[in-house]
Amino acid sequence: PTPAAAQEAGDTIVHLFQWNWDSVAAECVDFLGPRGYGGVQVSPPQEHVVVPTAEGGNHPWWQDYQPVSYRIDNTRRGTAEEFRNMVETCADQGVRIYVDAVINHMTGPRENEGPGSAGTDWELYEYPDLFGDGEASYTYEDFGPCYETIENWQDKEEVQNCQLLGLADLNTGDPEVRAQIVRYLNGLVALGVGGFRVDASKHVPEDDMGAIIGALDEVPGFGGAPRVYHEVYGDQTIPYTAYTPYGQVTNFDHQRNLASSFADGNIADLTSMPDFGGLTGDESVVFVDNHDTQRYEPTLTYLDGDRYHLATAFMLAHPYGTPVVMSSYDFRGNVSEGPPSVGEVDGNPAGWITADSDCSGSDWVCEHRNETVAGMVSFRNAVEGTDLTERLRDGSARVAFDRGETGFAAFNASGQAWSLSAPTSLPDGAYDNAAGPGTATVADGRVTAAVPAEGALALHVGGECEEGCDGGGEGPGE
Ligand code: LAG
Ligand code: CA
Repeated sequence: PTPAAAQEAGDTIVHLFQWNWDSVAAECVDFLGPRGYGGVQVSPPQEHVVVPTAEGGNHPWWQDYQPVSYRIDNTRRGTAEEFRNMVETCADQGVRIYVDAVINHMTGPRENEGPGSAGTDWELYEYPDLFGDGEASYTYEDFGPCYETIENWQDKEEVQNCQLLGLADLNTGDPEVRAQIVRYLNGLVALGVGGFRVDASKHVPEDDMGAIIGALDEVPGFGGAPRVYHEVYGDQTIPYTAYTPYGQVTNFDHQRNLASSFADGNIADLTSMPDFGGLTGDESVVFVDNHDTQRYEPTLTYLDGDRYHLATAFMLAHPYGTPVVMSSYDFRGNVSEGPPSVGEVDGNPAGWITADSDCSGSDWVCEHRNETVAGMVSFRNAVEGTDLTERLRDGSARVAFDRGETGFAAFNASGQAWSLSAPTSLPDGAYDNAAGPGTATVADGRVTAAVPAEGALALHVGGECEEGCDGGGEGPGE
């Protein structure tokens, strides 16, 4: 398949979990831009706690979710200069950086209240230098009004004003506190950051969130307001739709349905998608797994191999939602295991620093580079704006559909190859399979092909076969 041009970057976001800034920049040039990814969600860039670890151990990934200041000049992923370079390099490829913004809370209590990753001395409820210029701080009064851990999740006041996991909860009702948060976010926007994944949005009262999001500047380069998606586990106490006035929302109802359907091999009914959790596709950010679910609720993850990639491919082929592709490191069953590391780096009290990411056989899994997944990103871009029409199903594990008159995709969640002959609106011709090796032919308005076991077939206008085409229409050949 021909790589999409950089300027055609679409809506697919990849979460390069824990990747350092230099590695993200390189990936934008080497792979993401050329293959049509439109965004990268990066790990939180603000200064964070350094969680003590056992001797010789690695620092846990989750120390990033305990901010110590809003300085971005020395997390374990690199310097401010490297961060700026990443944002620019990716923008040149048409790829937006989405920052994971931790704004609901600061740190939890720790026995070792040592300096943060950029050297800021802090204590619980005392963060003396938010921007490294001595101008702003948080003190005890900037938190609360509740200083206890959330216990009753059916009580909205408690969920929004008390402490998530015992993390010091910022009093976002206070305009001064909101002004610090806005300064942090607009500082990132000024660098060209094109969007935000807002952490723990459900724990920030809606009006406070509205005031914060409403104060964001336009993004230089890309133009327009930053794209925002809120992390919300919607429930009866606080529904997803509470946050739709302020951006898109992570649709965990969709995620559970998608992941379990693929895990069970019951995929055919997924062609028609209801408004999961009360959210339309336009309001939803969708995903097969994320950094939390892959650890704590691992229905379908990289450990499941082909079936997992197939689920991601289906998500990309389907028009519902804005997709986020997870890109993991192998945590070997230890939910706290930190990222692959290269050892101590002078001047970085985060200690062990994240290694450069390397997709050629290491602990970095690089799901986003799987050919079925990456090929379907191009397919998604080619069929943008078209509707889905189901064309064929065979039992519950096999289903095929058109995307308007520009695409045809078939999914086979079974252990045997699927020989199909289906009607399609795709123009007659020979096409490359965007989802893997092989080609297929459309003749007299029918596609005749074989879909590999645990695999997909995806044909689209713009992906016509040019050489080595399988003229017989017998399905993928060499
Ligand atoms: C999120 N979304 O709303 C993140 O996706 C999730 O990964 C974050 O939890 C959480 N909210 C807070 O930002 C992660 C870990 C937690 C960890 C927390 C803070 O999953 O396990 O909590 O980050 O570092 C850790 C300890 C807890 C302890 C807490 C406070 O694991 O036992 O209560 O720190 O000391
Ligand atoms: Ca809160």
